[in-house]
Amino acid sequence: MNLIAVMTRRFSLTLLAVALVVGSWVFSIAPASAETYSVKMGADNGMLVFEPSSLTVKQGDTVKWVNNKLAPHNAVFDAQKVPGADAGLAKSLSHKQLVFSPGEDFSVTFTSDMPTGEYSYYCEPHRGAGMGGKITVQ
Ligand SMILES: [Cu+2]
Repeated sequence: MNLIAVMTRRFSLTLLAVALVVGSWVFSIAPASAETYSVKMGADNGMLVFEPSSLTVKQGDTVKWVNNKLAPHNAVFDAQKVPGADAGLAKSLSHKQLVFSPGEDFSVTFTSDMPTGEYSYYCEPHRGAGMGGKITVQ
């Protein structure tokens, strides 16, 4: 093998090693699986519901509520229906402010320090109409 071929081979092996090290480092620090889920407020067909009304997420994931139809809406977490019946937690997740404009949104991230379990919420103006939803955090 001539010198150039040997040098080229060594260089590409080094490059490969560097790529592997950097790649695994990036993979280990990035929360690779964190996702954002959208929940429509008001169904396309004009029903007073959250869509989907039931959603399962993992710790670190974000839920984005997007105003769709029949505004105003909001999302208030039920203090009795979050893990540990933690009123402070329910309050910190709640978005009491009403949204009016189509497409207006707000988000909640279920961080790793929040307990897993079921989080129920409802829309204040339409609670009587049964507009409620549930997030299951795994
Ligand atoms: Cu509503």
